[in-house]
Amino acid sequence: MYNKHYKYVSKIINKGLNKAKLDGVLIYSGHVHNYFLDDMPYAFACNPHFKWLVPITETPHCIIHFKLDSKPVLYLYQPKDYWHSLPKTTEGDWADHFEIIPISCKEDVPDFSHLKNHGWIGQNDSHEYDNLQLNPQVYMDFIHWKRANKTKYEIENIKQANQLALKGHKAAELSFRKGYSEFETHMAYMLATKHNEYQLPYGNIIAQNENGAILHYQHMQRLRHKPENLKSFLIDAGCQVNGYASDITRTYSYNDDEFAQMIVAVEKMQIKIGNKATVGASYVDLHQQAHLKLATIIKEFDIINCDAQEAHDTGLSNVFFPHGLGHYLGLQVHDIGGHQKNKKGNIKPPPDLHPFLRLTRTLKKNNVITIEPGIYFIDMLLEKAKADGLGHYINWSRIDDFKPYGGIRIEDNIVVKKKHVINLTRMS
Ligand SMILES: [Mn+2]
Repeated sequence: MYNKHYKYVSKIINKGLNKAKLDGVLIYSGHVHNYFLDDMPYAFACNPHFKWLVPITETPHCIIHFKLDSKPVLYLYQPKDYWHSLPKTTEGDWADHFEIIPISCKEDVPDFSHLKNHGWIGQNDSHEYDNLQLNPQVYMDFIHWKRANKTKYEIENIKQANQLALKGHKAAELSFRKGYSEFETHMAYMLATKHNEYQLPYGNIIAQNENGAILHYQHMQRLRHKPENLKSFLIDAGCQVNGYASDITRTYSYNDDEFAQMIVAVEKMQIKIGNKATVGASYVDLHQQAHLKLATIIKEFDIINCDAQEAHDTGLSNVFFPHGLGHYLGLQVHDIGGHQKNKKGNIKPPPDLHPFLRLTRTLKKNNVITIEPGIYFIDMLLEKAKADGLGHYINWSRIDDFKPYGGIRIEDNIVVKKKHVINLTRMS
């Protein structure tokens, strides 16, 4: 599968080079940065352009030299020191496509200062050569536009990242049902997925009760709730396989109550909207449809007293669903290019009413996206709604009923096809 992936990716890179009038690019895997006044580094995050070509994701200081229509050279960093373990590297289909030259120190890196018409793809501070164009815009825009279409190899990796994450989600639900703390539940997830903190595509969101209303809640309480106080559990957690991410959210109610019914309603509409994500669908439309459906649910639960369209048009539905329906997914959790209008890099911004929408493109075959609607009871936004004169639409006693549960989000990872979708999170 990698061989076909390589064929596609190298074709795209060659095209990008031609468009940018370049003879080649140097693609740098990246390096670590130390904390201020310290010799301890932040976690390493690999350049997505690098891991698009080579499934080496944890090794800094590597460079791919990709030249027009020729076999690329991989300068593979293998330090001769006794501080770090060496990466297991040159196994797999991918290695046949590269001339691999190990480097162990800076002196081993060839002098690139003679190269003409070359780009350097990497962090701003990684570039030492005046003759190289840093992240040339024409090249970047073209590649980022094309990266939205995933190869079979990429979809397979995201699928495996889903399967692994689902093991973690299962373990986490069990932990919640047993009444364990947020932190214990986080550890259950880590154990089940065999990931460490650095390997996660993003920090787990493990939220019980009202913490579910904090969209990027990271705290992880160590204390357990008493069973009679335990109400809800929202988990947003993924995995990585060969540098490709999954991004999955589930919400559970501890008891069989109204909140459990609301979860069922959100899940139903989430699946429906997801099934509409076929070729030609506008993601902005899907986002707006999601708003109307969520507003209908909120009304059915007697939380607001106006109809869905009015809730949308007045901005009232934003109070309960204040983030976008989803985003591209792949080498990055929020894969790049979601606002691009074309391969030249023109931008299609999100609608004024929905500034946080990360994806405004029309969907194409083999795009991989997330669909993640939600309903939350967020004090700050409810207060603001009151201040903005929307308070009369809201049934405040119902807010009191639901606030202790925090919120609901349900998120799947979906492959866009012509007349159907492949839901990577719900494959059996
Ligand atoms: Mn997401």
